[in-house]
Amino acid sequence: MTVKVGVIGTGWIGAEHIRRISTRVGGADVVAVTDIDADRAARAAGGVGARVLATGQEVVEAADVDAVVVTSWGPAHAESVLAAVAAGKPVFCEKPLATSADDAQRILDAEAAHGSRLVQVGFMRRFDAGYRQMKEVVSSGGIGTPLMAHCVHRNPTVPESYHSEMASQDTAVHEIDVLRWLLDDEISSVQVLTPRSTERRFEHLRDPQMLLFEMAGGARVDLEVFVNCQYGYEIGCEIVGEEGTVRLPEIPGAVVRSAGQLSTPVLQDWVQRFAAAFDTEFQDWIDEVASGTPTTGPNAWDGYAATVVTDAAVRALHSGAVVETGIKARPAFYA
Ligand code: NAI
Ligand code: ISE
Repeated sequence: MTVKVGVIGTGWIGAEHIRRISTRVGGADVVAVTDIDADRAARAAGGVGARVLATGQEVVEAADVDAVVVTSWGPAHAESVLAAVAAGKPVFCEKPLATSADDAQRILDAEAAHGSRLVQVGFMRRFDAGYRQMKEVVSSGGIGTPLMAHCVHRNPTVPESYHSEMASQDTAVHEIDVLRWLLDDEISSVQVLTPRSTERRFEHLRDPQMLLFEMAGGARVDLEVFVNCQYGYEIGCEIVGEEGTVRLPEIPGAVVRSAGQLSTPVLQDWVQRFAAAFDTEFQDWIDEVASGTPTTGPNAWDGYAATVVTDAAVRALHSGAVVETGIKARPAFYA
C-alpha cells in the first residue's frame, strides 16, 4: 500500500519533509498540501505533483489523504492535530505538539475518546544513531544508575522573530524529550539561569540560557542553550552514571591538515546534523501507518509531557525560581 500524505505548512521543514517523503522514503506519496502563504504551498506542491488546498481542514478531510503531516508554526499545531484525530487519520506533528499544556491535554482527551493512538510527535533525536547508542548503554545498565547529564544545544544564529521563551519551547524541547527517553523518567522541576547575554543577538532576546532540570528519580541535568554562538550547530550530551559515563558521538568529518592547522568542519544546522534521523523517523512512521498499527515513535503523551516542562521553564525564566512541573502520572493508554 502507498500511504497518501497531506501536509499542512510548507515552510522550511515542511518543504524538507515533502522532499523526504517523495524522494527518500519508500511507500508514500504527498498528494495534497496547504499553507497560509499560497505561493509557498504552490512551490512545494509543484515539485512533487501534489495539489494545493485552501485550509488544513480541507487537507485532513480530503478523501485521498490517508495520513497528515503538520509542519505549520507551533501555535497552529493543536488545531490541525485535533482535526486529524477527529477524522480518525494518523498524524505526524512536528514539535511542539502544542504551545500550552491545556492544548496538549485536549489532544490526549481526543485520542482517548477515539480509542486508539493516532499521533506521533517529531522528536527526531530518538531516531538518531548516536542517541540510540546512548539509550542502549543506559538501558542495559552499562554505566549503572544515571546521576547527572550535561547537555549543550547551540545554533549559529536565530531570526528576529525568535524570542526568549523559545529557548525552552522551540530549542530545549528536544533535550526535554530525549532526556525523558534516555533516563526513562519524568522531569519534576526546572530552573532557568540567564548569564550575561551575547552582544550578537537581537535586543529582546536573553541568550544564552542555562536550564537546570531535576528528574523525578533525583538525577540532575544542566543544559546550555546558546542560539547565537556564531560558529555552527552543536549538540552535546553526556550522561554520568554510578559506574561510568556515556557521551553522544561527534559526527565524523574529514580531518584537514593545512597551513599549520589541524581542522575538521563544524555542521551549520539541524538539517545536516539530523538528516539520517529524519529519514529513519519518516520511514518508520510510513511503514507503521501502512501496517495499520499505532505508531511506536514519540506519542501524544510525550508531546504533552514536553509541553508541561516547557510551560514550567517559561515560568522559571520569568521568575528566576525553581518551578515544579507538576507532571501527572502517565495514563495507561500510553503505557
Ligand atoms: P517556517 O516559518 O519556515 O514554516 C512554517 C509554515 O507554516 C509557514 O510557511 C507558514 O506560512 C505556515 N503556517 C502557519 N500557520 C499555518 C496554518 N494555520 N495553516 C497552514 N500553514 C500555516 O517554520 P519551520 O522552521 O519550517 O518550522 C515549522 C515547525 O517545525 C515548527 O513547529 C518548528 O518548531 C518545527 N521544526 C522542527 C525541527 C526539528 O528539528 N524537528 C527543525 C525546524 C523546525
Ligand atoms: C528548531 O526549530 C529546531 O527544532 C532545531 O532542531 C533546533 O536546533 C533549533 O534551535 C530550533 O529553533
